[in-house]
Amino acid sequence: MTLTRRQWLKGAGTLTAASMLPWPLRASQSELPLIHLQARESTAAWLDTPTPVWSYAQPTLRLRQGVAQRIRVTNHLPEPTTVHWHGLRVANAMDGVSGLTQAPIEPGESFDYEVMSPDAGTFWFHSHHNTIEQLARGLYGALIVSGDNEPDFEQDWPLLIDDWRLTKNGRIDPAFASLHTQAHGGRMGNVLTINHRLGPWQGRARSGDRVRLRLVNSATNRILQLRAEFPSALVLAKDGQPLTSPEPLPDVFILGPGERLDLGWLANETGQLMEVSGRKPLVVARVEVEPGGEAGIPRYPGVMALPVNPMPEVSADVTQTVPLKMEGGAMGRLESARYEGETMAFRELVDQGQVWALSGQVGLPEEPLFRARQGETVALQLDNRTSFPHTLHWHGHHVWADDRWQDSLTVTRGQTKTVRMVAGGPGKWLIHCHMIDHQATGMMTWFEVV
Ligand SMILES: [Cu+2]
Repeated sequence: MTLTRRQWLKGAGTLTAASMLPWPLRASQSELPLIHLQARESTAAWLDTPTPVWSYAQPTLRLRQGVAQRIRVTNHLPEPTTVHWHGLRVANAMDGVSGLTQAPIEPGESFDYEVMSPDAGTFWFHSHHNTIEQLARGLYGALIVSGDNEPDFEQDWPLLIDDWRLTKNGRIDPAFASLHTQAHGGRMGNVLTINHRLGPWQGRARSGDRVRLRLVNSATNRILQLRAEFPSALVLAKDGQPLTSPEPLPDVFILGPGERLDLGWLANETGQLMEVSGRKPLVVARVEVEPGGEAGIPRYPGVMALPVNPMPEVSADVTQTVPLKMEGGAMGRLESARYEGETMAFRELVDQGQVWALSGQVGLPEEPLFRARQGETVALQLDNRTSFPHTLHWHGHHVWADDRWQDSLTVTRGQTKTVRMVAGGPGKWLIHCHMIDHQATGMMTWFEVV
């Protein structure tokens, strides 16, 4: 593959004529402000030849904390789709899970989502229908929710980090599902992008600027291993939720698919972020620092600490303890599990294209993993009995794990950990591995809040 010199994605593709037509007013049109979000085919100029991708015409959405917003998603794709607002505590009917919370949006149709985020922070949105293909084709974007009392940052940048699997002729590899790959770590890409553009991403700051870097792992399967060369940078938030107090950023850290980390950095000297999970370290982002900013801003955490969000109180009074056992995969010694109402031996599951189980169930079971009343504190005993790490994602909820709120949590192989969550809005909520290859081959379940 010939990579040209660093190239930016030229334009955002072309809007189809239909997408530019104004929508007819409806008599019952809601008073909520409206954002149009168009899912469509476009191209990316990464290599010598354009790469056909699927993307949203609006790659970044900005919401205000506590303000309801209507988002009209119009599907210009050749197949049905939905949009999931990853990490947002929305009403269940707006969660965007096809087959669980809504019917998919057919080609040419649109669907109005009404979302209100009680939390300010870094989120993202992505397809939740045929995700294995639609996410790998590029259907995701940044979702920034701003709050009134957030500190000022002179620079504030979302960085959605992704790896794409391209063939020699610069096309997205059409082999989205290979059971062998899915039984291991999943399909890995060979081209690194940041915000849908070929890396490295470049920013500029002045010395003394407060810089907020909103890192999002938008890859389908790759756990990013990041090495940060930002002297004295702090971790401000995980998965959109501020830490109790900012912590020093480790030199090397991992970020599983769907996980986010907000970094705060007082720009002093040129900094960069490397991705080191591959054979060769790659530069993800580089921030050039020029002299001449507001010098002398005191360097203590309070300058950048984010105000807490209105998260529920985790009670010591746990009403139920639920095992969440990860099983299966290659070298996983899974003997049997339930799939579509039947107990199947591992061999039979493989014949069905399924290899992963959560608490003895493969794919979405008929009955939820547990039911809880709104406000109840539930303990989940995570137990990774597989030979691979998994990044679990809770829909509509964050779990309290490692002294912070997280909606996506990487559990290494063999690891056990008890996390707690408070049942939120009523409805059916998904729990799944955000390595989409694992999700697509069984590692998903759901719980119900009543
Ligand atoms: Cu997994």
